[in-house]
Amino acid sequence: MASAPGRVPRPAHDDELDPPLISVVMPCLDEAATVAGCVAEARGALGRLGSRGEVVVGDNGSRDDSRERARGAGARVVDVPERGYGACLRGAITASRGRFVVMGDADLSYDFGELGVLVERLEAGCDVVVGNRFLGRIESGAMPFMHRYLGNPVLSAVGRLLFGGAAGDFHCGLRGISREAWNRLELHSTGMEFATEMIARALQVGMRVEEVPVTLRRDGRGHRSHLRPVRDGLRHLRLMARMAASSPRPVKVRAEDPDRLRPRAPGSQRT
Ligand SMILES: Nc1nc2c(ncn2[C@@H]2O[C@H](COP(=O)(O)OP(=O)(O)OP(=O)(O)O)[C@@H](O)[C@H]2O)c(=O)[nH]1
Ligand SMILES: [Mg+2]
Repeated sequence: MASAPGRVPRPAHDDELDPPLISVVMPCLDEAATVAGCVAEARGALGRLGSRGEVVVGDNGSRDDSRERARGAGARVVDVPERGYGACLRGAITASRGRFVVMGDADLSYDFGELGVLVERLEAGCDVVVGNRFLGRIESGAMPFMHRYLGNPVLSAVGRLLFGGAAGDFHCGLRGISREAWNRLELHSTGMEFATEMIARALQVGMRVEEVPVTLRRDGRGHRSHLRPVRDGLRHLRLMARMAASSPRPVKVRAEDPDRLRPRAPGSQRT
């Protein structure tokens, strides 16, 4: 259809000219009971922030009608064929376009109403911001006893020991990352250990990682968690061991060897 004289034709996708500031990204596998509620909650929070935003649901091969429900609630749905929490999030984040990405599970366990706090830290220059459920609030029955008092604290302590930083909840699913940091990090994990890899890699390359208190609710779905505590715990541990072993150690400069601190003259060799 020809446009009226003097009027600038609208592009097919306004997004291409004016990308969203915030992308809320959710990994989803068979979450028909809850995904629409999560999308609505995230859209409500974006509206309250008054920022241009999008909600992207990464669907990991759901056999229920998660996709249709997510779309119906106003999300853009991206199909991610490679299975696993990490693969699903990587696919969906890569397909999202915001300058800041906030991610959280599609099972209503996180309160997307809290996303403003994460965005505020990203806007303040933080590269990665991780929720901490222990500093926030854990609703009764929302986290199994062994995860709360053993698995999470121990694995997070190992993470701090190996990679530094102060993150107290390495496995929190509500977190944020700037697009710039995301593009630099190049994460590879496909499973739940993706959560650990993001924090560990960011610390290894010297990024600014902060945490904020968040709330964990009882999830709203009728089926079992996808998490398999022993298998997933071991995957976190194995990944941390591999990353710590392969990370370049900082070069120690001895006081009596000041020459190492001086810039090299072009063509000169250092022994
Ligand atoms: N574990 C897992 N989660 C997936 C996968 N693909 C997408 N997801 C989504 O990732 C999110 C996290 O999965 P959950 O089963 O809630 O795992 P969790 O939050 O670590 O464990 P709980 O605390 O027991 O809920 C949910 O939104 C899932 O739908 C997958 O292949 N495996
Ligand atoms: Mg969950």
